[in-house]
Amino acid sequence: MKAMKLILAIAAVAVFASTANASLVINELDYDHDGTDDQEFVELFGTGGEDLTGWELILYNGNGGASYRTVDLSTLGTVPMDGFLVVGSALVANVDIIDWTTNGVQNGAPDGVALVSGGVVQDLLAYEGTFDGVGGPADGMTFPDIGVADHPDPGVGDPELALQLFPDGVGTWIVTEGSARNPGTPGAPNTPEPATMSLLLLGGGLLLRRRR
Ligand SMILES: [Ca+2]
Ligand SMILES: [Ca+2]
Ligand SMILES: [Ca+2]
Ligand SMILES: [Ca+2]
Repeated sequence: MKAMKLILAIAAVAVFASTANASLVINELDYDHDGTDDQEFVELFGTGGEDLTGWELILYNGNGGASYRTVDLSTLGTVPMDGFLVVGSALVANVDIIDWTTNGVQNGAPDGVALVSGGVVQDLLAYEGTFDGVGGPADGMTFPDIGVADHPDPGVGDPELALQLFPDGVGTWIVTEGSARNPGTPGAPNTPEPATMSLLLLGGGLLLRRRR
């Protein structure tokens, strides 16, 4: 009986530890614009009100594998109550931590982002390829390619792009596009790209017409 209680206690601690460490993820990314990169951001998503002590966002250069920027998230105190935490330039809507002005996030290919708590990697990704981290908390870890890419040179009339996890926090990475310089949703829920939304709306409109 004592052994059973001990096992249950260990299991409870293990569950608590795993959920406590998994409450913040990389949720959206815009690292490249047409012309000067002046509205780059990384959006994180997690539990509103969570203590950010020990949390860091670390950007890794896929060329050589070393980190090139560390953002101390604890300066914010806690995760904003809506769950969205935006690190970016001052020009980004809903930005919570301003850490760069221009060219703060490298353009690949590839480069990566690691989210760290207490020196332990909680989430990491690469874009435009994959690579192994060299030094820092992600030393020796393989950065997995999210499979979608932002790109810098939309021609006249072509959309600008941002990368989003959809649905927020748990989904798969998609490209969202728009005519605005930054088509993303920093500090707000991620949405399917306008082309997908248009198809959905068109489908709804046709259905209404048929019903009349
Ligand atoms: Ca950039
Ligand atoms: Ca690079
Ligand atoms: Ca972009
Ligand atoms: Ca968003």
